[in-house]
Amino acid sequence: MQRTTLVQHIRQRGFSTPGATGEFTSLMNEIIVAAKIVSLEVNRAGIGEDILGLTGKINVQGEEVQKLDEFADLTFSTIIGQSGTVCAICSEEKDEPYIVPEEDRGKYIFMMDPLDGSSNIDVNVGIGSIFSIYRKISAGNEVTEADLRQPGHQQVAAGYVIYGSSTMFVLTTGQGVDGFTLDPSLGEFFLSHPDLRIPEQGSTYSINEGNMEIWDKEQQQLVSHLKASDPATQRPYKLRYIGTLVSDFHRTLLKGGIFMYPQDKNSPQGKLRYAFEAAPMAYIVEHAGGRASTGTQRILDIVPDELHQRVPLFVGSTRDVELAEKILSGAECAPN
Ligand code: AHM
Ligand code: MG
Repeated sequence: MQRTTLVQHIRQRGFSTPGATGEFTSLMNEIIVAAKIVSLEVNRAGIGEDILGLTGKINVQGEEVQKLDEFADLTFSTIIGQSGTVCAICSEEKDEPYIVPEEDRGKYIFMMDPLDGSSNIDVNVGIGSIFSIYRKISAGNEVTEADLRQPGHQQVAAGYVIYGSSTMFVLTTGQGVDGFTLDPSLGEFFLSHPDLRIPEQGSTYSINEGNMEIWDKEQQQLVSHLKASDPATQRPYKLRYIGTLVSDFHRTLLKGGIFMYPQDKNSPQGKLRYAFEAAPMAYIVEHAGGRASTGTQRILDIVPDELHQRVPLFVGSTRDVELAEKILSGAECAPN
């Protein structure tokens, strides 16, 4: 049987347009290498070297840094930083962007959450890596604020790697979304989920419902609505929440429904980071036919005020996200 590898797919997918230098293909190849190294380490966690647990450091988000967080950050940064294809690397784990030395600079900006779902590392539950690629937009050699704070719709590509029951690489370069599964015996990602389309409506909601008391009234109404029984609109919805965005998003992409991380009294801007989490997932879901919003605004239209800006996130099936927007705007809880 002829199987398409991720590398072949990227080559076939037209970054071979006139004038293309091959830089994007090289960058993608380096991301794939880094993803395989991190996947191997995640699978070996708990055996051999001491890789589980905390480093004792606190990151820019004020969270404790796990050893695997640090390993993933270092692996992606080192491999991509030396690739000659990027001029800056921004990581959720790092306060400041890494600006590549002038002689090694390429034309892309690389954004990443190197290991998403840190709280699930030690308990053998799915974790992932999220990345996003932009072009440098300012003239000249210097990397400017404008390069680092672009609206999500300017992404060139976005994807994630999910280290779950198998390792999968999900990618969009703006022409549909495709999923590739790692064959561990060959060490290759093979196309397993071509042209992923999210169902127009699902029957699952995903949210940390333990925060209910600190949500605002409309958010509470929205969740009550999804839990109320109405077979005509497939309610009550099922609740599924893993606590790793990559895993919760991946299930939502495949099966439909809605993932929500709203603002609350403790996190008035929401918890998730625009550049590293919300924007890449929004870019992927839109290219799969879904929708992503803050509840009032399209995620991909936001120009972040700062690199580590947080936003509320409502992402998933178009009809489910539209319903959320409607209820959050204060409209009556109509049947749908
Ligand atoms: P992380 O990037 O430090 O792992 O944090 C982000 C994670 C997301 O993966 C997940 O959706 C969310 O935080 C879960 O938060 P909570 O534990 O508040 O439900
Ligand atoms: Mg994260």
